[in-house]
Amino acid sequence: MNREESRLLHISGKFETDGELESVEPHGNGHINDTFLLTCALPSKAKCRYILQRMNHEVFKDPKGLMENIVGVTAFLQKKIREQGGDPRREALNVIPVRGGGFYLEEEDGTFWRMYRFVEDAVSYDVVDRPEHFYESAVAFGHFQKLLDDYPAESLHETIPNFHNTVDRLNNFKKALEADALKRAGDVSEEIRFVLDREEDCHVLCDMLASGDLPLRVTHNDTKLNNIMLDRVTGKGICVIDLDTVMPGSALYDYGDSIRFGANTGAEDERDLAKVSCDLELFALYTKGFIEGCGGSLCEKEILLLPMGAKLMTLECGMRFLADYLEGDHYFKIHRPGHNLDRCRTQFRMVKDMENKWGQMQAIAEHYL
Ligand code: ADP
Ligand code: GN1
Ligand code: MG
Repeated sequence: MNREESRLLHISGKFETDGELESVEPHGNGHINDTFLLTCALPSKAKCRYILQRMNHEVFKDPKGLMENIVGVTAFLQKKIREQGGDPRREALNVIPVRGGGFYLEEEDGTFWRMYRFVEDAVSYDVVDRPEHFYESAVAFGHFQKLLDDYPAESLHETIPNFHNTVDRLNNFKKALEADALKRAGDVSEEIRFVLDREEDCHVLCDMLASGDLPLRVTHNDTKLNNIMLDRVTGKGICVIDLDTVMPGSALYDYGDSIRFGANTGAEDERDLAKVSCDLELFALYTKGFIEGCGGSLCEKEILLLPMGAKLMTLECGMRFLADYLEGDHYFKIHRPGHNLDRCRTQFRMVKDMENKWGQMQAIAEHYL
């Protein structure tokens, strides 16, 4: 066993797990936290698994507030799921407490750790493998929002202020551009122009939320496909995970971020841009599933603005990747040089393709009015 594994097992031992700690290994493809799969052996010889996470406290400046959100939201979801005859141990995240009390561990070096029960017999996909999976994820994300529609929004900490405030994101992008810390801006003038040409678009949702024209809801805000567990056998969306960004927001953020990632015919970091486009069949499937999952709670304006939600979440994410590239890749984990630039380019290619297909996207959404 190497030093890292023994350290991780030592940390795991501080949580209220069942059985004997057996192994711990890196897990998943998230861009933010460090995630590990912990396996324990029960006296019956059966295995019991957990997710151990080192929370990214550079990104989340208030890990305590964040964990308060997660404990509150998961308890609320579990209660509703139980009342509706579901299985709260599988259909919601279960936070594993620390021995002696509390829901997270703070180490002397300032790192924060938490643990969840592993959702068994379920898969999180990094690409849409079968269209039905994407549809089921839509139903589940819509339903998630519906379940939280009477959650006390005022009790939530804003874990990342202005997370989907596209105008704020644009301003941060401009600051990164002005500073040009790594002198990279000269090589990406085309991408920079792409953003600046769409400055007006950035205002659409923010302004409507600010004026009360769009309802503020409790939303997930990070609804990419690998943030949902689908049942291995039935393919149904069973558990929404990665609750770090549950905050007041717009339904269009959740809808749009899923389209951004899942309706892309290519991967988020695809280098061959000929493979990147917005698949209208997947777009239509997700739209149907999300509206169904929301169970009639979306208003007419929200339905009309679904294509705008998709476009703006994609533009915003591309802008964030580009800003991170300009600043030296501090925010998103990268696995190769230029990774954030590749990601930015796929987002902008998606935006361009959506603009070309705008009429069709609107027709698909308007069908649900
Ligand atoms: P990040 O914020 O870095 O994206 P996530 O919380 O999304 O971290 O976790 C990363 C990956 O780990 C997920 O995409 C999923 O595959 C897996 N994962 C996270 N929590 C669980 C869980 N409770 N059960 C099973 N798999 C999980
Ligand atoms: C991050 O944490 P993860 O990998 O699920 C990011 C999202 C981006 C996404 C792009 C807290 O999501 O906002 O849309 O990467 N999460 C945070 O893939 O910034
Ligand atoms: Mg994630």
